[in-house]
Amino acid sequence: MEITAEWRLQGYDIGQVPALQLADAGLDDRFWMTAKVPGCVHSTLMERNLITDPYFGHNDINCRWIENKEWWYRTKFQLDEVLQKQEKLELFFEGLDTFATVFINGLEVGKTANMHRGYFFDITRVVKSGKNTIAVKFDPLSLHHKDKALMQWSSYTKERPWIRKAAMNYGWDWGPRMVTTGIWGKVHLLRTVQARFDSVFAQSLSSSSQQASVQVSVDIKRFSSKQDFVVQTKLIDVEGHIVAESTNPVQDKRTTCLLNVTNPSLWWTHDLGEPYLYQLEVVLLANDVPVDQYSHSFGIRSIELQVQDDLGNDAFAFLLNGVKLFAKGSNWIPVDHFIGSAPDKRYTDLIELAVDSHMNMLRVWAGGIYEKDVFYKECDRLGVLVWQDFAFANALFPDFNADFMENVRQEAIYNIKRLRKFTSLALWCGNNEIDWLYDMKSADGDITCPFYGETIYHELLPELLGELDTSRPYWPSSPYGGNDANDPNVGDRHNWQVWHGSVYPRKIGEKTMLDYSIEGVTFKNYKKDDTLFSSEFGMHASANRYTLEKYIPEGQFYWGSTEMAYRNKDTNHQKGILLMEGFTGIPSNIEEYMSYSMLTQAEGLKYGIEHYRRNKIRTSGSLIWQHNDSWPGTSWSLIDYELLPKASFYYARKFYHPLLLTIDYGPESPIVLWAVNDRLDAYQGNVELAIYHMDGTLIKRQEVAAKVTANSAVRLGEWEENELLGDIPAEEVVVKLSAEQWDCFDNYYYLRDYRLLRLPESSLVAHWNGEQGTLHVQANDAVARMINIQIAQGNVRMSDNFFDLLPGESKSIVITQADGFPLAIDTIRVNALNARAVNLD
Ligand code: BMA
Repeated sequence: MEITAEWRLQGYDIGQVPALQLADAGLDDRFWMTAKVPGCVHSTLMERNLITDPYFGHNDINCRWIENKEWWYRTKFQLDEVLQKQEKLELFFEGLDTFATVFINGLEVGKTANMHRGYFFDITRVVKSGKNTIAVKFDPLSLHHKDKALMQWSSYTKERPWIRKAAMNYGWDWGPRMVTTGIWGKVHLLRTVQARFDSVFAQSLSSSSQQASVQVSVDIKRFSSKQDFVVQTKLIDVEGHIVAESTNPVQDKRTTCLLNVTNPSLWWTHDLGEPYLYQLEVVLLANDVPVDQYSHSFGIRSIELQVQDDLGNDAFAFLLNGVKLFAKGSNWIPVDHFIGSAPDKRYTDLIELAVDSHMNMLRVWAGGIYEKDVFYKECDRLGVLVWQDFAFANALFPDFNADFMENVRQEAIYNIKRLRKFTSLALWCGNNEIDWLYDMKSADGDITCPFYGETIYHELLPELLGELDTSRPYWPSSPYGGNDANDPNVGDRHNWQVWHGSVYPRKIGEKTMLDYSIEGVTFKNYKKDDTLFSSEFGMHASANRYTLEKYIPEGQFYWGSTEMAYRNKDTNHQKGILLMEGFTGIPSNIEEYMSYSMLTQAEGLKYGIEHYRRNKIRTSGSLIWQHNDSWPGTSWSLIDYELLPKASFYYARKFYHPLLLTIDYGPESPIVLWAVNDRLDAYQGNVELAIYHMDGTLIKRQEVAAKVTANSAVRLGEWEENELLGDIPAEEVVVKLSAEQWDCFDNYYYLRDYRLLRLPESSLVAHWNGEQGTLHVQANDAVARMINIQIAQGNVRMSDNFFDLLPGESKSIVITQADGFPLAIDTIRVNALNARAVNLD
C-alpha cells in the first residue's frame, strides 16, 4: 500500500528543537506546511509561495539557506486491525534525500545515508491499531562531510565524494547548485504474512524466433522459518494467452523457474521491429494460499556487446537478437533539478521525443540518479535501449573507507536488483569519465594520490554483477579502453575536441592540451574521428525564446546581458562564440544569438553524426550530449526545459532516420554521395542529387540507380564540385538529396559555411488550418533557410520545424500541445534566417 496521505513539513535550525519532541506522536503539527510526497523541500516552499521560483533570474542563490536547515516531515497512517502473530509490517521508502532519521510513534527505527537507494524498516513492534505517526528528520549535508578529508579531484564542488547523492545537485556545467532534500520517492507500507518476494528476475537464457528459454529467479524474504512455500509463474502474451507456466517449491529463500516459449515474439527496438512485451505473473503460495503476487512486463531478447568483430578487429557494438545495430541516441540527465517532484508525464514526453527523433538508445549519465521506474518502463514500452551508468561522475571516491564502501555496495545491490528486470537495459557502466580524467589530471600534476574509487569500478561492481546480473555486459567507465581511455581504436569515446577544444591523439601519461581557437573547437573535427562508438559529443545552443523569456527578468532579454550569461554554467564562454565565429559569424543581438547557436548546433551534429553513420560497421553508435535540460539554461541539450525542441532535435529526426541519404563534402574535396541503411530490409531505386541556385533555378540533376543492402552504408557516387556546379560559385547553391521510392527524408546541404553563403532574401506565406491543426508554410523568391515556427507556449509538438524550403516548395506542419492545452495560435510566428517574420494569412 502506498502512503498517499498528506505530509507536513517544517524547517528548523540544527538542534533548535530536540528530535524527540518533533518526532513525538502527540506533537501538534497543524501549523506546519503541507507537502507533497514524493517531492522535495524546494518544490514545497515554492508551492507555498515561501520562495520565488528558483529557476527565475538569480533566485537560486536566494534559496541556498535551505541546505543549511534541518527539515522534518510528518504524517499519520491508520492501522485498522491489530497485526497477527504471523504478520510483519514494513515501511519502505523508495527515495530519501539524503541523511534521514526515521521515527514511528516517537521511536527511532533507523537512519539512512544514501539518496540512490530505497530503505526498508521493520516497524511491526512499534505500531499500534489506530493512528500511527511517521516522522522523518533530514540533516543538512554539512554535518556529514565536515570531518572528512577532501579528495584532490571532484569537479564543481569538493563536498560531494563522501555523499551518495545526485552529483548535479551541487551544480554542473549545465545547471546551478540546488542542494535538494526531502522524501523524493514513494513511501509504502508492506503488510506481509509469513513471506514476501524480495526480488523476481526474469532473463532470456536463449532466444530465437522458434524457441526461447526464460529463467525466472525468485528470492523471498521469509518471516517464518517453518512454512513451505511454492512459486507459480506464468508468462502471458498481449492477447492474454498463457504461453508458458511453471510451479516450483522454494528452497530456503530461493527458487528458479524455467519457462519455454515456442515461436516467441522477440522484443526489438522500435526502429528494428516491435518492442513486444509479455506479462510475467508470479504468485507466492503458502499452503495453497497466495501470500504475495508480482506482475511485470518482460521482453524476450538477447543483448551482447561485441568488442571484437568476426574478423578479430576491435569493435564496440551492441547486438540485439544477434543483429549488430548502430546505436543512435543521446545522454540523459535528470529531468528536473527537483527530481522528486517531476511528474511521470515529463519522462513519457522526453522518451516519446527520443523515439520521434529516431533514437534507439539513451544513456543514463552517472552524475544524475539511477532513474525512476517510469523511465525504464517507458523505454521497455517504446523500444529504446538503455545504457546505465552507476552514479559515479568526475571525482575521486574514498574507496579506502569501509563505511563508504558498504554504503556503495548496498546502493549497487539495490539498483541492480531494481533495474535488471527491465528489458531495455542493455549495459551497465561503472562511471563517467573517471578513468580517463584520472590519468589526465595525474599527468598534469593536479592529482598526486592513488586512483581512489578504482576498486569500485574494477572490483566491486563487476563482482556484484557477476552474482546478480550476468545477462547484460558491464563496461568499467565511459570512455574506456585503449591508450588513453579515449582511444578511437578501442572501446567507446567522448569527442570533446569539438566544443571543449581538447587536443587528440593523446597517450596515457601525456600532458593534456587545449586548443581554444576556431580550428580547435570546430565541429569539422568530427570528421577526423573514426571512433568505434561516440558516447558523448555536442555543442551548446540557446533555449527557445519562450523558455528564455519566461525565466529572464524584465529588461535582461538581450544578447550580452548578465542574466543571459547566468544561464550558461560552462567554463569559458568563449567556446560557443568561437564555434559560431567559424560557422555563422558572431551574433550581434539576441535574435541572431538564438538562431546562430541553434543552427551551429544542428549543422554541427548533422556533420558529425552523418560522418559516424557513413563510417558504419566500424563506428557503431553515437550518443549526443545531451538530450534534455533540468532547468532553463543554455546547454548542449536538444530539448529545452519547457520541452520545446531546438533546431538540432528536428535535424536529429532526419540525420537519425534509419534510411539516410548523405554527402561527404568540403571546400577542397569532391562531393561523395552515400546511403546509410540501418534497417534489416534492402533498398533499391533511384537516388537524386540536385543542385539548385539559391533562387531556385535547377543547375544540375544527377540520378544514381542505387542498391543498398540491409544494415549497411554504401557509397553511391563521387563528383568534383565543378562537375556539378559548372562556374556557379559554391556559395550560391543548395544541394538536395531525395529518393522518391524510398521512405526517407530529403536532405539539404550548403557547400560552404553559413557566414560565407550568398543567401538572397526569401519570403514566407503561412496559413493556419484550424480543422486539421496544421500550419501550411510556403517559401518564395529564394530558398528559405531554417524556417522557424515559434509559439509562446511550452511542450508544443510539431511534425517539423527549423527546415528549409526551395522557392515554390511548401509544407504542412501538424502542431499539437502535448499537455492537452489549447494551442496559443495567436502567438504563432514564422520566420527564416533569410525571411522576415510573417503573421498568419
Ligand atoms: C561530459 C559529461 C558531463 C558534462 C559534459 C559537457 O564531461 O560527462 O560531465 O556536462 O561533458 O561538458
